[in-house]
Amino acid sequence: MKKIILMGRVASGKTTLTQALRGEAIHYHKTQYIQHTDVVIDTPGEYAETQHLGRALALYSYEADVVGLLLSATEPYSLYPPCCTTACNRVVIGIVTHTDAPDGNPQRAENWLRLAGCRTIFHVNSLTGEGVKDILNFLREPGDPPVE
Ligand SMILES: Nc1nc2c(ncn2[C@@H]2O[C@H](COP(=O)(O)OP(=O)(O)OP(=O)(O)O)[C@@H](O)[C@H]2O)c(=O)[nH]1
Ligand SMILES: [Mg+2]
Repeated sequence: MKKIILMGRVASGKTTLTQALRGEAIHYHKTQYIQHTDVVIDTPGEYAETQHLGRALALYSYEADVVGLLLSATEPYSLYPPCCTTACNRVVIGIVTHTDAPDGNPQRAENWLRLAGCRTIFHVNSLTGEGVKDILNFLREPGDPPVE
């Protein structure tokens, strides 16, 4: 599998998506430091929200094949400046989370991710697992077992 690093604001759903991608039971766990596992690198939201901590994200992106920018459908604004993906020499995908939220706007979140420069966008509900297989299939490499 290609390795993905997940970035996004606090509570955008990085850890929940990490658990869903890894087939683990979903449980709340506040991320306090970068969690590097076989296929997923989970990062604290504070790193994306704080300029000087953001440098750690830039360095850690080199440990991954794919950068996943998360944006919750409920977020009232986007953290990502237009075309910010060009600063990175990895494939950058957009992931809209909380697609099940009644007060969310997944299309608006997708538009913001496209503005940031993401050409591939996934929509997920990490609690039910909806959309998670699509990301796993995207990360699949030749020879990897099929995603069930
Ligand atoms: N309804 C719904 N809730 C979600 C979804 N993804 C995450 N959550 C909830 O959102 C809350 C925050 O999720 P986390 O995965 O901890 O968020 P995070 O981005 O890892 O947050 P930090 O570790 O603080 O940066 C938790 O209560 C999750 O259960 C989703 O797709 N749908
Ligand atoms: Mg987390």
